[in-house]
Amino acid sequence: MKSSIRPRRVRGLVSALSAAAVVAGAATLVPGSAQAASTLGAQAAQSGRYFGTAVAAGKLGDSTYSTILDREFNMITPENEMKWDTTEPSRGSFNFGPADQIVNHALAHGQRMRGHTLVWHSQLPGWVSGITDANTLRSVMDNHITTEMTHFKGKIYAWDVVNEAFADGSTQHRSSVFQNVLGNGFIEEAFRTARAADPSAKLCYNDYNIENWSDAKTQGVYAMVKDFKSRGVPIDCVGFQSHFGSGGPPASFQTTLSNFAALGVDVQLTELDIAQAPSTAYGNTVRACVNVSRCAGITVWGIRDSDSWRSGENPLLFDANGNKKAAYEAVLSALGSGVPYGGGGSSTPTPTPTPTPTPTPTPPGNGGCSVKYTIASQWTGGFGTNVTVTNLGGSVSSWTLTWSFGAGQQITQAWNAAVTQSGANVTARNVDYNGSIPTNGSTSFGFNGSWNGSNPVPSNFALNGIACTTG
Ligand code: 9MR
Repeated sequence: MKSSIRPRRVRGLVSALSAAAVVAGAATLVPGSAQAASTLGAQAAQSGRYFGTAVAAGKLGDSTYSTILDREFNMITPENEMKWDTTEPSRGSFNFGPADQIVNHALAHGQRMRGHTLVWHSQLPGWVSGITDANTLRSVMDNHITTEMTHFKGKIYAWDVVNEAFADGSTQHRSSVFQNVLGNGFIEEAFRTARAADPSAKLCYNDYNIENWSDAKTQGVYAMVKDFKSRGVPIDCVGFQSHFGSGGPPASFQTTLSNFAALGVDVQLTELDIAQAPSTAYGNTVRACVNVSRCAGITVWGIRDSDSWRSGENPLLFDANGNKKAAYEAVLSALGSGVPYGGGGSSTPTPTPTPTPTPTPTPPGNGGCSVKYTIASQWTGGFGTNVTVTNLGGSVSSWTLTWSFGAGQQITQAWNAAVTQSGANVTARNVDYNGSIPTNGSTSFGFNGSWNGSNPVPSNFALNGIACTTG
């Protein structure tokens, strides 16, 4: 079947990508608190996240494939087996055999499942796309959601309830039988029906080319999620497919993830693959997720390059022989950085917050420090900042950077530092993996905040009590 994803006009290929303790509990260790793990799943679990892959039922008998699957991955998305053309090829006649095969494999190997996907314009049988009567289509859609979710009830961590409903490069929905016959409300209808069918599953909206914060499509999906949250329409997560060109994610990807998370949903990378799999591009992608506390996990869209839908692009973490590629090591290492997963909800364990130890300040010596404060992105009401601190004095083994905001700015989320704010005064402390800064060495952290009126750069930074220059 023809792919629904088109190469990105500007960046090369497309951009675009969720987990409950239904099947197996996620570990909730904090980065740095345990030894680096040697598999993707175990390494992700150290921060309470999962690492998954798309799986094809027909390949489970290939021992190279299933050995890697069971060693490395603790979340599985069926690549095609839960789609409408397979599960309900004719009205009222359901076939869950291929998907059951995958779910049974996951149950036997302690892996959790993402359900993909209930309502999608593609891989949709002709008997559905030909419906022109709204009452008929509504009842067909609701019955499909209810029957499929009921069959797998209790076994699915998160469902992609609606997939790819927005038009490319637009804030509006794409044309589809659901949109054209039921109107804008079909997405809400699908989510309400899904919640009733399996209240323990997380409910996601999933799409591609929504990774760049300034893209119209991203803004369209953001507005929908914001509206759903404000009206109590059930939605728990947004899947960013993350099909990237060789340049990797857009620079604003982490900002996009943070902004969606700030609406009160989990974010997940659901179908990650990157043309030619450059290590840097994979590392950047994984860091964007692990720096956002509500980024619940990452799924790559296949195991070996030879399993990928992007034939000839070698976009995955294992080569055709099942050997680890350089990108694998980059992902493993990036998974070990970042903040613990901080999602909530009935079906996901909330990691126990680890208290940040109050470091004993070590004066950096007379050389002082310098701070580079960069507002990386700013939008109405919000901004994202990167801060690099350079220690010009003696080496320190732990640090505290303080400053005050001049115009009422408020920090909403930080990464690579533990940040607290009292009124205008901000205190940022190292986390356990970045406390040491040698003489003339630097460390960086970042945060998102809110602003109103103006957003001046602070000027009174101090490192362990010693004033810093800014610039
Ligand atoms: O990887 C899937 C491929 O085997 C199918 O032929 C294709 C059919 O559209 O779907 C692929 O998976 C898609 C996913 O379900 C939704 N997002 C885009 C993925 C790549 O096309």
